[in-house]
Amino acid sequence: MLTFHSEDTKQRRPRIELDGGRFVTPHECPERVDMVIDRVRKIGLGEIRAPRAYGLEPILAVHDHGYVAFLEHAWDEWGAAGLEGEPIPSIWPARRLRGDRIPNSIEGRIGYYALAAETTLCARTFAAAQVSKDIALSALDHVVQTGEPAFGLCRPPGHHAAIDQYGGYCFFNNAAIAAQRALQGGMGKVAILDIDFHHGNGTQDIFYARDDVLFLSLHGDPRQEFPYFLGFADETGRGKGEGFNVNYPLLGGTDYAVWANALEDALRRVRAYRPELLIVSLGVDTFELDPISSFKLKSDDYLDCGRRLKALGIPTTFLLEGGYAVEEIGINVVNVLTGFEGS
Ligand code: SP5
Ligand code: ZN
Repeated sequence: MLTFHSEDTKQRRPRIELDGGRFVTPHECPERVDMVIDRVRKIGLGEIRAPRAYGLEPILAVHDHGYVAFLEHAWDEWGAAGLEGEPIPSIWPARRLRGDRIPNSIEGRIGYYALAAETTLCARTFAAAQVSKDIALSALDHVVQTGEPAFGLCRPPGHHAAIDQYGGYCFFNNAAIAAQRALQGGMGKVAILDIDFHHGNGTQDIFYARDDVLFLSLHGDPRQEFPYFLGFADETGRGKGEGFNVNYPLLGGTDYAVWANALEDALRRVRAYRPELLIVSLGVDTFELDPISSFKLKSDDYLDCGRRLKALGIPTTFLLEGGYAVEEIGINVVNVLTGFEGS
């Protein structure tokens, strides 16, 4: 299987993350990419290719213009305002505050466009997020052109990024941007299967009222886990999107037997939808040793997961999302891919 990769994703190097009332070294770190690409090389998964540059247009096909412009300039504006440290929001348009007014002040605008506080902005964030999207689109194009699977080693991840909000380590929604391009290229139906530990709230947001993308997500129950305020089973879509959004909230402690049951239900729904393309939001923070998550999957389980995905027989693009057990992230991600390849 081809891997699309760029060292430029490592340009985003935040120094702090707010975690449990403390500042910690960010879980979503550049070393994650090194571990995955090392494993791809070590087992000889296949050729590693650089992405091509697609510019901003595919981002603007799913994200709000003002949001994208905000991200482009936020770091510089923060510095120009004489603020030091990495931008973190300190106020949001919470209940009964005005969510229809965009402040002029950079501090206010950060609160307007952020959905969470753990994700700081830093130099080169916009550049890295653009490269991440280029990796996703390069993988997508390869799959569309050849029917062969491909893996996009995306970083930063994308699935928490909503139409006009960043957070959960995500800025541009790589899976949504790729799905939208596939549709604009002439496909009629695309499925996105999100197997990251966390609910793909951003992807759900983008496609919630649409029937040309079936979105399915297996994740920690939002009563217990980030992003807390979306990802419940009764969120099934709106308008003509009714029935095209499927959530599988699972309790902390979920092991592979339980998780694979939910996966099989999701795969049944994918089969019934008969998409021309499957995009897998591939997070391995379901791993038993993940430092911020609570499922109990083991490294060998990812091989079996890959085999089950392969059995669908649908052209498939894998895009990296989360996974923070850095020592094992390479093994776990590549296990899904080798399970899929049948090697
Ligand atoms: C792409 C992705 O996986 N994003 C995840 C973002 C999660 N951010 C908040 C996690 C809060 C976890 N708190 C756990 C405390 C253990 N130190
Ligand atoms: Zn995650």
